[in-house]
Amino acid sequence: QFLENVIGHPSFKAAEYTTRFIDTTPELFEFKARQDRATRLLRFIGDVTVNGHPQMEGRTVPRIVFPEAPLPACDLQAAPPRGLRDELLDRGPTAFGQWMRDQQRVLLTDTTMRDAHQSLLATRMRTQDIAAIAPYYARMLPGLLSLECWGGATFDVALRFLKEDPWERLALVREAAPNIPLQMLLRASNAVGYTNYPDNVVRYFVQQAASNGIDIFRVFDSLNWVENMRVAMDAVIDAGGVCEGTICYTGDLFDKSRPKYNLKYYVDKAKALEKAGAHVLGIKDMAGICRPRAAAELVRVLKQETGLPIHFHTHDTSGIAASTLLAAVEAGVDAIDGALDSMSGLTSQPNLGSMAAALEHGDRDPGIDREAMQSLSNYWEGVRSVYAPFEANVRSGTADVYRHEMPGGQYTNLREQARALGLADRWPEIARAYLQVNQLFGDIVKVTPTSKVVGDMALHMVSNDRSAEEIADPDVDIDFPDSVVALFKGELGFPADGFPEALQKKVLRGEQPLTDRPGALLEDIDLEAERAKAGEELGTELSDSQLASHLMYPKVFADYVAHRQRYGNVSPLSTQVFFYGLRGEEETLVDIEPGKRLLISLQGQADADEDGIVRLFFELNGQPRPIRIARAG
Ligand code: 3PY
Ligand code: ZN
Repeated sequence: QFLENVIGHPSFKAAEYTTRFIDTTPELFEFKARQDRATRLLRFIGDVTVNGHPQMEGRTVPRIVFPEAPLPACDLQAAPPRGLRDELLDRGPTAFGQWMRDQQRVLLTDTTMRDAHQSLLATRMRTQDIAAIAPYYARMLPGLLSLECWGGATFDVALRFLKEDPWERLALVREAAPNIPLQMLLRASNAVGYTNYPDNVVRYFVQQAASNGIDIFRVFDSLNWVENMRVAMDAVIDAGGVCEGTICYTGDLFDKSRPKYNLKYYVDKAKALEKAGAHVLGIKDMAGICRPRAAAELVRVLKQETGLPIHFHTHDTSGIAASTLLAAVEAGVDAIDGALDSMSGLTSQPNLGSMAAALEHGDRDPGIDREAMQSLSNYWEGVRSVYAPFEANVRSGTADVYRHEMPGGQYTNLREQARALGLADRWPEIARAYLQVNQLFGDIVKVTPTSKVVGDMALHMVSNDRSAEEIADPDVDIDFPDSVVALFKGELGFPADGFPEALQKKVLRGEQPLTDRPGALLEDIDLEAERAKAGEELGTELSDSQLASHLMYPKVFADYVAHRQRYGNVSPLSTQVFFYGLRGEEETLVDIEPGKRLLISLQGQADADEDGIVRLFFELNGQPRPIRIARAG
């Protein structure tokens, strides 16, 4: 191989080399790196084949042949046509917002690449499945307002469970779909994490997201505290992004017994967001509890009271969210979110294709190619089947969501957490406890991360058989989960009317709550010092985006780096091979980089020897490559 590299090298062929050719031409040794990469991947595949993927523990592994995920018939050689990102780049964020408001048609955001799989498949969708379809979107649906493809829980899950670099995902989608705006969900001061970060970390994260390809930032705060959104919003605006300042919807606009979340509450928030510089106003109905009548009233009044275009987001947990979207459209909403057919419904978004059909030929017709949507949906249907073990056991819409108000993205995750704690058959109790905890906490907005705190407390109540009365009783000692203590301390900020004082006292056991915005109290991080320190600890130099990953999730990022050092980049493996290994005499193609393809097949395996070592007989590009794998346990 070395000789081949020397003979094949352009300088050698052109006889342009000196006696220092070998010393000064490191790529001559590249075969070694390539072999190492292949060996590491074989080790990974071997491990999964012998021991199963750690993510499959406790799940039912399908024994079926997965149906194909058919890519649409579309010429990828043709350049993508002009799309709404070109419109955005021409106009800039402020004028683009005005342009959105001026449109007669309803603008559509496709959430399939982010919220849909976060809400249906525990966020486990891998980069490969997302990136493969992105160039088809670019050519077939250039009129989409945006592809929501990043942020929310996807950042954490990519690193933690999929061992993928979320920044690589963003780069691939950006490159493949240069004409459609890319949208992310940003939890304001919580960025893409579960707690407030120092202000300069939030700023740095936003800069990185913008410079790596995000156009539209949906920014929300988990307590609707606009003051706590300012740092993130300013960072988005400074970075030249579209700032979609977002209000989270909770309660019921027309419920007189719960006046806290009335129309005035939302109008005040919307005005504050407009004043803070939002280009677009987002309404985020994360639980899918905004009734049609409430949506109509909200949209009508907020359009009157602000000069901003309105972008509406909901979930179909109730089974009737499409009626809410249609009511919002009637009332003049400018843009709506949905997921393509095969990834829509239940805890995900309503069906975007059906929305487009319902509006077709009307005065607000989105003017989107419905056949294109259908063929993209056919692809997602095939992709989804491989993730079957992550599907929640939910088969119908449920009116119960109007009671417990769990976000769609949390619903299936909490059920999963309950299952892991052996509480699967006590789900109705958990849902009731969730409702009670919200009341105990003073009826708060529940969305990541506050929703997680409410969920933690609900699980704690059910697993310890504690009643709401006992939780509230100052004389009953309760070992509150850490996340509850942090919430009452103010580490996620404060609701407008504060937390109930008696419970706060009990939870904090004499400790004083914060007196200001957490970000104002947290010291800025010396980013370069942090980069150097982390780089030394991890044995690798951190790029700008890797530094952002480290700042978000130091431990998760360190584990990811260790995994990558051991197995290489597992992202190019097909999802089937990644989760299930090679079964029987299968083979797989792996594009480890453009133009470098590995053909891996498993010819057979020997039984474990007395030391528990299994020998797997792989072939790599036709050459035998036995690998020894220790059987776990
Ligand atoms: C997230 O923050 O991940 C959400 O999807 C909230 O709805
Ligand atoms: Zn959502």
